[in-house]
Amino acid sequence: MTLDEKAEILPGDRFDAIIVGAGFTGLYMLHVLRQKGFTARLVDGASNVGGTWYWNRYPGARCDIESMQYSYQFSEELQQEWEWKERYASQPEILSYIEHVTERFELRRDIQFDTRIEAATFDEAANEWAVETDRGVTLRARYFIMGVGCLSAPIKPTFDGEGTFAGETYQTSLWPKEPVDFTGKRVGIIGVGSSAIQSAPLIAEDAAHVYLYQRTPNFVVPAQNRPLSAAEVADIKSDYKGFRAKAYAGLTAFLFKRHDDSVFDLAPDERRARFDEFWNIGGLPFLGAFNDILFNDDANQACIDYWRSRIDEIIDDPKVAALLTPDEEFGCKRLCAGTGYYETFNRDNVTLVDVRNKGIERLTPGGLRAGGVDYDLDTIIYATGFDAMTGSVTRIKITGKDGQTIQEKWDEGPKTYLGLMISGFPNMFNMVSAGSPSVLATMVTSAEQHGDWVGECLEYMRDNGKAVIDATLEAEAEWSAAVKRAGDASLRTNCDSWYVGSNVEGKPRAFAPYIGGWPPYVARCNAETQSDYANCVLTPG
Ligand code: N01
Repeated sequence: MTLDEKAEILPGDRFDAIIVGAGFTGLYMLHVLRQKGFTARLVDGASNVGGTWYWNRYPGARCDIESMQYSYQFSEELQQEWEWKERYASQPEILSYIEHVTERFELRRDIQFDTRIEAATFDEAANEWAVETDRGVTLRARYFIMGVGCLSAPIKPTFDGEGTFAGETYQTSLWPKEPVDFTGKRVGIIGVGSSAIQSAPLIAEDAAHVYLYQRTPNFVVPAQNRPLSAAEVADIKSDYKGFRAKAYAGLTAFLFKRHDDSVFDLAPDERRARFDEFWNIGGLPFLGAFNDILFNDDANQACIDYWRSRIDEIIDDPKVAALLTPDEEFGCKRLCAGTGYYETFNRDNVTLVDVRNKGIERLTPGGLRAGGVDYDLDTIIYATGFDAMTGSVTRIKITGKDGQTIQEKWDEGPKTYLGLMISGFPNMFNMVSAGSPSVLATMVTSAEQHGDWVGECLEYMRDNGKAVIDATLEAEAEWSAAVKRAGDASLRTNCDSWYVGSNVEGKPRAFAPYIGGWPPYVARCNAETQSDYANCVLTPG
């Protein structure tokens, strides 16, 4: 089958499972179900596989987990044969990897592209899901599996004067496939999260001028990306399984060097040397310098002092350095990994615009107005983030038992059992999302763990003549309390961020992922399987 060919769905088509989302999660789920002899159809609104990596093709888009770990491990042949080029893979490289996996495991014939799922309703009489597409076709399946991603429901704020701007408008999370030429353009970038941090330095190389409109600064450490050497790749591949097992045993399911001592165990000069060492390692592993950066306010402040000393060395204008300094704890939001981000503010053609107080006042035909100043722009880029964790789920009208919708169920924040199941929504699985480690662990590893867990569950149902599985309300309440407890114990709930949903107006504040650690989470999932789903109600078919 070629890229142009698509699996087609017909009215009344029935499958064992419908999977939504052709990213890492949905593709692996499809592979598992086919291996186990289930019929499945995977549906995606995009024209090709990739999920997040299909849509986020803005300049500089790159993963912040190392490529040798941000990849599937279910097939030893696959992980041996694929050659990652860089320590952190770029979006095009990840996309070609996902396309390779799709072809290698012949997944394309069961994927329906260019089709969005608009609604899904559990039919209690038939014990199956009726799933409505935007093509006006309703599919039916016993199981409904959401692999819709955590950062895949983009947000684009509206401003006064909406629609008046005469120039070009882009959104990092919905970037066009054709290259965008910024040569000679005056470009305004709204937002300074990871997407802007990655793209701004590259856009500034071509543009006449770049204005970054910053409401809240972020902590950025250098990614320290580089080509992978043949020797380090060979070393990992000589025992890839062992390497993966070590990662699996860690709290975040990915391996990085970490010290188990406190900031205050070292004398000031040794402490600085340690921070220097981890600055040179870069990226998320910077947090491995000491064990208490995320847990002790004074240790966190010591880390901020170090970080500030480094950016003061980089940025020429102290006023700009001050503006770029967050007033929250280090690592409360997801730490951003940048390449040349702070350096870019030393360029004559880059201006940081503080919109903390007044915000962006309005769009105008010639650009936008902020802080009483009119900015003349040819292009506006929205790097304004996502309705994270739950938005991709609640944007679909999902109705479970007794007519309850997912919006009603989650009106005070997400409630799940192990992140995987939602009581009252039988035979539905919500993969790598709220209530599981998801964004706090390696997404690909999570996708495989969830895919295996669900595959085993469906096999159990088939082998034991069961038609319906639903988590009990008690189990869901107990797990949701555990998710909240773990979140409250971490300083990550102390600031506004997409982790807690504060970037979406009206969204109930709740720390959505499970931060209690990967090994305890996996142990809990395994216990559920081994107990024959003791915390679920199983109904015979
Ligand atoms: O989104 P964000 P992102 N007026 O939510 C601003 C992953 N990711 O797409 O903070 C003005 O971080 C908003 O301001 P504020 C990664 O996990 C990873 O950049 O709300 N500004 C903020 O500055 C990341 O954490 C990579 O005050 C407005 C920005 O828009 C997550 O995705 C790369 C505004 C949004 O930042 C999200 O990153 C990219 C308004 N009305 C993404 N509305 C890697 O490196 C919003 N903003 C792997």
